Amino acid sequence: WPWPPFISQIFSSLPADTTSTVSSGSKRERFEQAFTVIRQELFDAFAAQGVPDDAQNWYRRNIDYNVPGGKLNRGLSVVDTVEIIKGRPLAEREFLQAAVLGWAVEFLQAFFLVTDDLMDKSLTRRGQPCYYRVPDVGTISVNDAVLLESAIYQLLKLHFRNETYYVDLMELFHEAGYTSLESSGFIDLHLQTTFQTSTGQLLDLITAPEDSVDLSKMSLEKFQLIARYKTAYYSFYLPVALAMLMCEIPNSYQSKSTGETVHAYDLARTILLPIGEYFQVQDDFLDFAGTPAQIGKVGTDIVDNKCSWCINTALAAASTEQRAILDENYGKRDAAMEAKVKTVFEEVGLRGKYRAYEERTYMKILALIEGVPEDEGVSLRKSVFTVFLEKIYKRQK
Ligand code: GPP
Ligand code: MG
Ligand code: MG
Ligand code: MG
Repeated sequence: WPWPPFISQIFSSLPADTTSTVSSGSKRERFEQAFTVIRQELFDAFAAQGVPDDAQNWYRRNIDYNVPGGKLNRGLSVVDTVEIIKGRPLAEREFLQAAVLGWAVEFLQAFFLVTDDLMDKSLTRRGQPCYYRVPDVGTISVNDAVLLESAIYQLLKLHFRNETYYVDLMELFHEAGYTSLESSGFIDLHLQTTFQTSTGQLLDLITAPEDSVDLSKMSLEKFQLIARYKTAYYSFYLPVALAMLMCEIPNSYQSKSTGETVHAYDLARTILLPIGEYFQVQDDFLDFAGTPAQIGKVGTDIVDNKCSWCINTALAAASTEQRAILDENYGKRDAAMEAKVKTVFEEVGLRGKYRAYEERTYMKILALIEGVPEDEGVSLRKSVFTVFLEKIYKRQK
């Protein structure tokens, strides 16, 4: 990788002294500032291929349209988690590295959303037209999504090539386990984030065929399987596991406070997957109950025939008459039919069931977090998970 001169400049401008900490601006502001550095690195690398101006402009618009405008929950979580694990404010260079991992998650998210919106035939995202609906874009968005994904691996190479855990980061994003932290040949199927997510997307799509609606094929178990695969791994496990790798938390360690062996990544996953499932329940509920102004997107789950938390919860509570209305009107591209489904959702008390689910689940997850041992030094802590949970509890967008 021929590092362009500007990269060396960035690194030489950073203090070697790791005790100098991030001081000015809020964490979000600092995180956003890191994006301007990352963005420029990617533009320069793209231009360095010698491609013409129109391609460079296209690439720039692709990144600027799709990457920076989200809530940044996932990306900021990497920075938060590194800080919590280290138990101190981060030095400039540590902050940049954690921010690069955070932005890499945001690029992964952009890659997923661009293609998800095309597949779900969605209209708006983050308060603007979905990228595929920009007039000259259309199906070129598929290739643009591939470019967004490739940015992840460029960033990892630029910022982590010399770290012992470089391969682990790459494999965590891509397709295999944290092999170099194990003696040899250990592949953990739970750690293949892009693989897991596209498996979840496949389940999501084939459970929602366009012209054969069959509500008897849906169930809350199927919803749970889809939610964990399509959302929980990349949105919750990935940011925390990246931070854990950057802090070089080993696969297992002995807790000094309890004496037990902590399988750190497994433990993190047993808490983060339920949080991710809860997040997808919220996403499904907001698809039905949120306004576009509030959630930045127009809900499509009913017309898309999705195996959502809403339809499954409504099916469990519906009378014979209500069930007949759902059978007749669910999964049809027709606003009046969609409205009939929404009326049944209201009649069965979906809003109240959602509030009860939210309380119950919040308490359950807090109980899971109770099992995390608190140790001195670089180790997992309860607050890694509570900070994450508090960010999404009762979210309105
Ligand atoms: C959320 O589904 C899941 C994703 C965005 C992952 C997509 C994965 C791919 C491999 C493309 P959703 O359709 O409910 O999200 P939204 O409501 O934001 O459209
Ligand atoms: Mg979608
Ligand atoms: Mg989808
Ligand atoms: Mg959704």
